[in-house]
Amino acid sequence: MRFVTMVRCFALFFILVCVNKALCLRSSCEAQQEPAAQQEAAGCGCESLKRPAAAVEPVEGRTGSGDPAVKYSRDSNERMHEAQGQEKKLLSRMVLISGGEFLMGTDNPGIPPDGEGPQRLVHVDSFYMDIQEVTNRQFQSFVSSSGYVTEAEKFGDSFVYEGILSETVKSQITQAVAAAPWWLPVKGANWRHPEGPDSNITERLDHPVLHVSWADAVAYCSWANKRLPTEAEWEYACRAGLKDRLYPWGNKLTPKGQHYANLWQGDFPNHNSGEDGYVKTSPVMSFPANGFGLYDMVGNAWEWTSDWWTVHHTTDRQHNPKGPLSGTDKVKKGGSYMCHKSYCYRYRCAARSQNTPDSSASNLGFRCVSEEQQ
Ligand SMILES: *[C@@H]1O[C@H](CO)[C@@H](O)[C@H](O)[C@H]1NC(C)=O
Ligand SMILES: [Ca+2]
Ligand SMILES: [Ca+2]
Repeated sequence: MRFVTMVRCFALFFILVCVNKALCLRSSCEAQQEPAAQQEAAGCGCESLKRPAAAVEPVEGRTGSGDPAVKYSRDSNERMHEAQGQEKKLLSRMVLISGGEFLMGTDNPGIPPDGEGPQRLVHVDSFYMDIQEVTNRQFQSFVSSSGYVTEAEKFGDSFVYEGILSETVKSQITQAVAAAPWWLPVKGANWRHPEGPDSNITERLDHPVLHVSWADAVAYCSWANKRLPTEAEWEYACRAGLKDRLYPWGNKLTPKGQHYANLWQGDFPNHNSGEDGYVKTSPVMSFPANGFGLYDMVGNAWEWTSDWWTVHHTTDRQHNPKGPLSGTDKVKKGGSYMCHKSYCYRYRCAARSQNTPDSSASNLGFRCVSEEQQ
């Protein structure tokens, strides 16, 4: 048993090192490369879900100088004001997050290469935050009133964890992600069809919407007169006033034996026991809220933030930091139902991961914030 685990760890480590090397050859990640990649750095492999450059079909408005999300949101806002009062938006309830100072990041990083540290003093102003991840029902209301088409729908595929795919769908797939073979690009997978064409969301309308790219998330939030949270806002909200704690509720993963988040129990990636009640996503708000009244801040679906990714942070005191001015990846927070300590110890407030903005996957969603109650 122990030997098998060691072999698996070694194999993963080896694959990870190779993939890191290969990616660094053609990108600017030298600066981010860590001398000693750890086994945990493989994570759930979600950060390797990049669309291969050769396979990317040009999508109108996607490339070039214009930012499709900003352009889209402007159009949508105009439409929305014209149609004011006609459409009943199904928006999430929000809570006021009173601004203040907090310690962001950690000096005891669970996954050092992710840039979880150093711990630093950050001030954020007050804002309102959705108490829940955006659901399929809410996203559907956005799509039916705006006609929005997601990036996964335009691309024609999205990444799905193989453990939740039907045999029919699986048998049609040949390409896989080298670093994380449990991720498969599935034709026809998108928010309406989370596990491909033979799946639907009819019985999951109150689950988090999945397979949304960063631009899709921005478009939704704009439609709702909201925006994505910065990483600092998200982490401040996650911590809910607790200092130096791992999780939104404290340091114990399962206080009194109770599950506080939809995560993975069992042997990743082969067996999910579903001890917390769910092997896939759960309806939002199925687990206890944190001290600020926010649900599923860790677990269920990963959540996009507005920040570009970097692993280098200043220790100077920051006021409403917004991350780097540019980058190749966006920061996502909170981990998902696929996170297990052995592979993806990222269901902590300080934990973070990244994806290219056009990525979409079966464990990635979002929630919005705003300056005013919507
Ligand atoms: C949606 O999926 C369910 C199984 O989860 C199936 O019973 C149902 O027929 C599907 N509905 C449609 C419209 O495809
Ligand atoms: Ca679970
Ligand atoms: Ca979440």
